[in-house]
Amino acid sequence: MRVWIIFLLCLAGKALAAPTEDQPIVEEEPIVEEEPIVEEEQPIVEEEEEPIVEEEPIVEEGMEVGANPVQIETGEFDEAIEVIEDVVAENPCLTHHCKKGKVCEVDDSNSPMCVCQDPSTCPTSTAEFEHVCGTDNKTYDSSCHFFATKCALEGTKKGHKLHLDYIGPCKFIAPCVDNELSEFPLRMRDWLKNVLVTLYERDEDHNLLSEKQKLRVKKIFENEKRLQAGEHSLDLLAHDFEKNYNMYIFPVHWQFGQLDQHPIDGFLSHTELAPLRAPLIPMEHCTTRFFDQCDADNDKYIALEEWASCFGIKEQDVDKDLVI
Ligand SMILES: *[C@@H]1O[C@H](CO)[C@@H](O)[C@H](O)[C@H]1NC(C)=O
Ligand SMILES: [Ca+2]
Ligand SMILES: [Ca+2]
Repeated sequence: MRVWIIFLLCLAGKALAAPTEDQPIVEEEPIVEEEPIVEEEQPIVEEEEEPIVEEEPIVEEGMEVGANPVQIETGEFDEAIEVIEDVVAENPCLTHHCKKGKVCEVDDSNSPMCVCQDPSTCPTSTAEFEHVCGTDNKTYDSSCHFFATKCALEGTKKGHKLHLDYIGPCKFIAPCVDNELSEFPLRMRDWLKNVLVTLYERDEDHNLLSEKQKLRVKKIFENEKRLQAGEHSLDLLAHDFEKNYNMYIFPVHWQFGQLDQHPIDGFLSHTELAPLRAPLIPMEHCTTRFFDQCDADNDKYIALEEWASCFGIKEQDVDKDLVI
């Protein structure tokens, strides 16, 4: 049930690793699993022993030089539940999950409950890349600090409106002008296509795509040999989209499916969109405006139809079955 999203941030020169847990959002009620989830390869963000991630792109084994891989799990910004581990055996908190911003405590009757985390108990982080910017345009030391703060505001209007906006300290983001906005989907579509092609190329040992998905991507992969991945002029991208429109239909659907997880309902909430938006905003200043206008009916959710349309996919080509 764990779905990993591998994003290749080919759009910009900076990469950022944000490994986390991908788990269903569960509000308060305890989930007792048969065994505590222990991540071996990807440490949980809030853990003490979090490895220091450098600002340079992480070069994975088998990754071509120049590629800019960023691994993001759907859980990073979705306020998903966390595994709280405790050294004390028999501690009911051992198997009790709390969502981000909360920690487990036992009450008088030794029952576990989730309470807001005191931000001062978050691991101190001085590194800039660990800072996050909230939609209140305030810089938080880390996502832990952010979610702890958000938790304290739970139930208030302010808390409801507060989201993690992007990774890194708040900064001035130049307004996105109309012609830049129209260029954004060109690059984004190309990027999505490249992400899939790269997944396909690496899939032998990873099993990241299902057989059905592989078949679809195989076509794109073969086509892609003609248009080499990398920097393309916007004219070329626009031309390619016209000429090879069919190659873009699946990547756009695929990305939607990767994000639509909590819950899987054909709509993307702000929270579900965050794993894609948050690393992108500091590098692509049209990100916010792009996704805002994607929500054509302004209901705060991006439906599959809205998503497809803002990537230029025609209405008749929107196919729920392509979203797996
Ligand atoms: C957000 O904060 C940054 C840095 O403090 C500032 O430069 C920027 O203008 C602010 N943005 C808005 C929209 O207020
Ligand atoms: Ca959803
Ligand atoms: Ca909408």
